[in-house]
Formats: sequence, C-alpha cells, structure tokens
Amino acid sequence: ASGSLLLSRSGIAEMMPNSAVPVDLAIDTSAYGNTIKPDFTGLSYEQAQLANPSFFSGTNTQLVEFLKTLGGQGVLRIGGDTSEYTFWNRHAKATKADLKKAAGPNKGTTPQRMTITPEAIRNLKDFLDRTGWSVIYGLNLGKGTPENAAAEAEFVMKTVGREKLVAFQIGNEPDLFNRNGLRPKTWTEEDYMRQWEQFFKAVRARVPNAPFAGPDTAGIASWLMPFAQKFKKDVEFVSSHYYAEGPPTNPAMTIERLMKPNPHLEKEIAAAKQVREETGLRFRLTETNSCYDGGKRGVSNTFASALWAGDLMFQEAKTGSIGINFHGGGYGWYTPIAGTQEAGFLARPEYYGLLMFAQAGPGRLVSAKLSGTEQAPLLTAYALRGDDGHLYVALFNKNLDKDVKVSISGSDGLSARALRLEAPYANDRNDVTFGGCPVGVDGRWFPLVEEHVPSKNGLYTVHMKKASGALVKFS
Ligand code: BDP
Repeated sequence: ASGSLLLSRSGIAEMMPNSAVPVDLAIDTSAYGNTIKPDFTGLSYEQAQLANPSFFSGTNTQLVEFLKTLGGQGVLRIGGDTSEYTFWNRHAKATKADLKKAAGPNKGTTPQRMTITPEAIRNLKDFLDRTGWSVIYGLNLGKGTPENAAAEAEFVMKTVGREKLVAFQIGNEPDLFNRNGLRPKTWTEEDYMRQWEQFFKAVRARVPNAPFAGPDTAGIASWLMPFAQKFKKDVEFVSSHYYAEGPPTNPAMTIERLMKPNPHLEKEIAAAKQVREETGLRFRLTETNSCYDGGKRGVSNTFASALWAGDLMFQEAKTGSIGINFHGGGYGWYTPIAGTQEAGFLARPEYYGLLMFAQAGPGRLVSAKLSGTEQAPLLTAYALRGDDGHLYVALFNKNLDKDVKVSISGSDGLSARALRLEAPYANDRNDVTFGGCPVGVDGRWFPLVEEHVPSKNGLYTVHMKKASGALVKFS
C-alpha cells in the first residue's frame, strides 16, 4: 500500500504548475555548524498545573506518549506567570477538585493562588521517568520567600534527582515585575539581581549542588548580559522568552506577519551571541510561542503555527541556542498538545512542527545556502548530519502565495525520501499531516507516505507547495 501511495504522490509533485519559483540550495557536508543535542526540544507549562498532582504523573499515560513522540530526552519547563502564585506546602494534600485542574497559559491577568504538594513532585518524578524527559523548575520569586523556595528546592532535588533536574529558575519574567504589580514601578535589574542572589544562597545552603538558570526574562535583551556577567559561575545557562506576536486583540497580528522574520527575535539572538562570546554561557529559549496573552484564535491554532515552530527550532539551533520550550497547556490557542486527562489529548497543528524536528533527530548542522529566493523570501532551509549518520534537509515554505521548486546540490547518499508537512490551507486547524499521517489520540505517529525525491546528476528537486514543509532524508 505504501508503494502505491509513493507513486501517486510523486505524480502529484510532477503535475505542479511551472509557475513555482526556482531556488537553489547548496549543501556543504564538510562545513559543520552547531550541535543539536537530544534535550533540545522542550515544552513549557504553567506552574499552576502542579496544583493537580495527577497531571504530570505516570498515570497520565496518554500525555506521556505525546511527549515521547517529540523525542526521548526532551525538557519540560515549569514556570510562567502562575509560578509567582503557587506556594509549596509540604503538609498540604490535593483535594478532589484539584485533581481535575488543567492549567492553560495565563492570559495576562493576575493568577489565582495555588498550592504545590509533595504528591505533585513525587508524581512528576514518575512522569519524567516514563517520558525520559528532564525538568526546568520555577521557584516563586514574586510572592515567595527565600526560605520556602529553599524548602521546595530541597524536596524537588531529593525527589526528582540531579540527573532529571536541568535547572531551577528564580522568578518568571522579572523584567515585567515593575508593571504587573509584583514590585514597585521603580524596580530595576539591580534589584532583581540582589533578590535573585538571596534566593540562590538560601537554596544553595540547603542544596549545595542545586543547578540554576536565568534570568528567564520576557524579552528585554539588555538584561541578559549583566546577569550572565554577575552569575556566570552560578548558572548552567542563560534564558529568556520570545513571543512572536501580541496582543491578540491587535488586528495587525496575523498569519502573514507570523511567517515573516521578526526584529525582536533577531535582537534576542544577537544578545545571546554576545553573552556566549563574552562569558562562555549558552542560551536556552525557555518559553516561546506565537502570540502572548494566551495566543490568537485563527493564528496560533492553525497550520501556520507548525511552519513557524519548526522553522524557529532550526533557526535557534543554527544561531547557537541549546534548546527551546514551547509554552502551552489546557486548551490554550497556541498549545502544542490540547486537552485534559478526563477529555483526552490531541495534537494541535503546532505539534507537527516539533514532530518534524524530532524526525531529523539530534545531530550536527551543516552548511545550507539558499540562492534565488528574491521571489520567495520566506523559504527557509536547514541541513543536518543526524546522529544516525543520515543527511537531513528541512524545508519550510512560509510563502503563503507561492509554490517553490528547490534544487538541492552537494548532498550525499544515493536516494532521497521526503516526509511532507502539510494541510489544505495555512489557516487549517484539523487536517494537518506529517508524512501523510496525523498524530493519533494515543500520541503516536508513524510515516505513511515517504515520497521519492527525483534527482538528476546529483541535483535533487523538491516541489514545495505554498505554506508547506518537508523533511528530506538522504540514504
Ligand atoms: C508569558 C507568561 C505566561 C503566559 C504567556 C502569555 O510567562 O505565563 O501564559 O506569557 O501571555 O509572559 O501567553
């Protein structure tokens, strides 16, 4: 059956109109770039989700599968606005009502106070063991105390273990504390660093080997360097967030805009590079998504978000980031995985961007240079020597109105197969497939259609429909 699908698919590709914009992609497999480690991929959830101890638990078998499909060693980051309103209490027990709580992304309002119990942390450990993932754990700086943070960190460290704990972070988006009511208007980065140090010392006094990262800022790139310089011996890496668009009420926030390069992202990448050069510290994008304040309907929950997310992952890897965490949870517009334990989970379009990245797997980027993209500027391409030895080429045609014909030179191997990332329309919400197959409600996925990529004299040609992606594997 898969053979006949294969034939019909390449038939379709050959029938594509000649109007496709021709572009060239030159691969140089001897020119290595950055390494993508197995823990590159990550998700981010609100700390409030821990108020329900059964969510991140071994009993949530469906969610476990959804994470495993994205990679066997990903990173779960727990934090967000609600991390300033969740309180560790080692005597507390979750109520029946707590067990039903699903925490979507905070939507820019003041969160409700919630409690984190020992049971939640014990279950989290089980969840991490079953997924193979590790955790970045947020401590409450906004409303918490150094003593309580130290007690919480001690329990987390003891329960989860050093190998599963990537880092603690102190506070979420402290650069916004002067306008979200958590600190006075006069709050500066100096103040933040002073308080960070108090919390850090309190934790280290009880947990001498506790790993840390920060400053987990919303986006003021200028906060990265002073923090890195001051705490370079104390942190594993520096972190901050990036939202491509927002607020959702602004009509200028559209799919068209999401597909384009973003000056905010470029600023952040430049700041991360400077930190790396001056302090040797690496950068992780610990929270990101398409549109802040919980996302935008018709943008964040559409197929366009898959192209955006997949492209962003490769872009971050290419520019030196050690990983990325897509924020989500509940039924948030931008969440990669939507649902609850009772109702079940499903893959939202964005999930497929992460899935495509996972299929290339960890490895090392190699040089991939595009030319002739003047007529199709939103076509992006990345090449990777996978840890499995194969050469992979990831293509994203973010042009919404133009098909593109990509001619790949300099690849190796004798044959090439492509897995398509596609949907009928950029704003489609339900018919996204990768390799001809949707992700099942059990969180599993396998390729159904592997398309033969035609070649002539070492030149491989991939026809890319407007608003589509493809992962080409050479063997
Ligand atoms: C970030 C917060 C997160 C929110 C998100 C949003 O850390 O809790 O859910 O913005 O506004 O700033 O969507």
